Amino acid sequence: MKVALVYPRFQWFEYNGLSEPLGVMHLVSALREAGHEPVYMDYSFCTEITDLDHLVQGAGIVAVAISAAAKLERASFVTDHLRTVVPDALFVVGGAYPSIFADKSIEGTGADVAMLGEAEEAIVELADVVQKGEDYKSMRNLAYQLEDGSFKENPRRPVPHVLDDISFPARDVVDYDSYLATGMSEYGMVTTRGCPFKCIYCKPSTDLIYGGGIRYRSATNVVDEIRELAALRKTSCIRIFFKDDTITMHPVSWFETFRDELKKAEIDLEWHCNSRVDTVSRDKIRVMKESGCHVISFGVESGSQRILDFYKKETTPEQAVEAFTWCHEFKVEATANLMIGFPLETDDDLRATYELLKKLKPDDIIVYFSTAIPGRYIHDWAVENDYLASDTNPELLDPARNRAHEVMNMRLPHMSVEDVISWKHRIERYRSWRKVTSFSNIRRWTGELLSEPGKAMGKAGRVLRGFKGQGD
Ligand code: B12
Ligand code: SF4
Repeated sequence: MKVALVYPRFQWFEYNGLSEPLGVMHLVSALREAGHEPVYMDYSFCTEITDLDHLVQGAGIVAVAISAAAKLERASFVTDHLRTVVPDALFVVGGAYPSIFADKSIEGTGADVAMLGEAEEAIVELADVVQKGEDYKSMRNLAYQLEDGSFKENPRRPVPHVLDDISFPARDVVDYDSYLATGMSEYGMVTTRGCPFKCIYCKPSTDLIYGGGIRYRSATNVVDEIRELAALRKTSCIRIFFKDDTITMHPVSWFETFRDELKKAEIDLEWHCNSRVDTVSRDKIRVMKESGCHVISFGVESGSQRILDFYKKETTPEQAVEAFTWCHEFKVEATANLMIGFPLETDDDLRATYELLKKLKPDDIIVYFSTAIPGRYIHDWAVENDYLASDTNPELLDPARNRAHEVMNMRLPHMSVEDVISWKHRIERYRSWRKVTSFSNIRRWTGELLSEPGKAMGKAGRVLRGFKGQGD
């Protein structure tokens, strides 16, 4: 059966950077393996909405990806158009957002069904069932609207436990040259699925995508994927962003095997990742560095234990200091991600965050506003306590976007919005100061100035704007 897999990023600017849609690419592989005919439709580089119409002709299923509320509108735009091209196809929406809000995804796009959670097995089953002309409505992982207007969510299958058995994402379908030419600098990959922690600004929604807990791939399986990617791109020098929620849940021994297998494969890997300060050790950072890790972006969030406790972050500022010290020791760049503007925050809490930064001496700092995204405990809490300003405006729901535009979606009882923004600017000035005074930054920038002058000047401009309180 021909199945169109749609990444509806049509004429859209990403505040967080451009990257290939791994989830959709996994489904292409799963359908291929099962003998179906998947067609990958990526609208990222289309100038007209009709550009890919020829690909969808004859598809029995059109499956459209939606990862967040902020992306519902464009998914709806593309789905509306494809309906006019293949009106008889079964329209499915899937990905992070439909896994959390199946009802809103169906209502927002007019899709026939939503597919919930990880979908490698479910999409193959759906293609089998639709091909045979059987009724799909009792299928696990599906949700749909009943005639009375209510929504029915069928039970979900257990999430796959042996991640090594999942075939690699189909990278051959992706127009990597265009991605790399328009801002992508690293290939995406994941080595785990799910996260066992309980931060209130993230859970429970992520558990609705990946189930609770965390599952791991073996280091050899990950290196096999990197080897395949290197062969596809005809290079032995690869840069990867590991998009795992917490890749540092792997033990040190995993990173040792990873390092050794990469060496055997003769791949020169440079990678970066996100992490928590309580899941690293001095030894782990050392071995990560030996395997090519050059940047770790830590969720530091706050320097106030009181605020960390409200977030149920289960970390301490002292752990942050240790993690950053080890990174500096092994010359791994360490980024501090902060969230400011939580309703219970006071001036003292923000001062504690600022003071912590001086101890961490981060190589980079990203200041987000605390955002109550629907589907997360923080959103329920904000509604219950009447702190929510808006939960429908997409600009306010995307932390990267509201940070850039300096707008927030929660009310602040103890501080004015201007006070919080002024702390943001103060932190960003400190960031700029670190950038121009840190030896590693000067060395890197000088290297870039010689090799890529345009990019280096762009960075310099952003740092200078930071002094004026306008972070990039
Ligand atoms: C990479 C990423 C991005 C990239 C997206 C670009 C891209 N092409 O990948 C960028 C940086 C732009 C981004 C931005 C945002 N993101 Co984001 N992002 C991720 C991240 C880190 C990895 C996604 C990934 O590749 N996972 C690995 C693959 C294998 O898993 P998957 O994508 O979930 O795919 C599986 C299923 O979801 C499903 N599936 C996926 N697609 C489809 C499509 C169809 C048709 C079907 C049937 C099934 C299906 O099957 C797949 C295989 O099992 C996840 C966190 C995570 N660990 O997953 C967050 C995540 C998806 N993002 C999230 C959010 C909220 C956002 C933002 C709103 C805010 C933010 N956190 O910055 C913005 C939105 C920006 C905008 N303007 O729209 C949330 C989504 C949860 C939610 N909806 O509330 C997540 C889970 C992070 C989190 N814990 O908060 N993001
Ligand atoms: S550690 Fe990260 S992924 Fe895990 S619950 Fe907290 S914010 Fe979410």
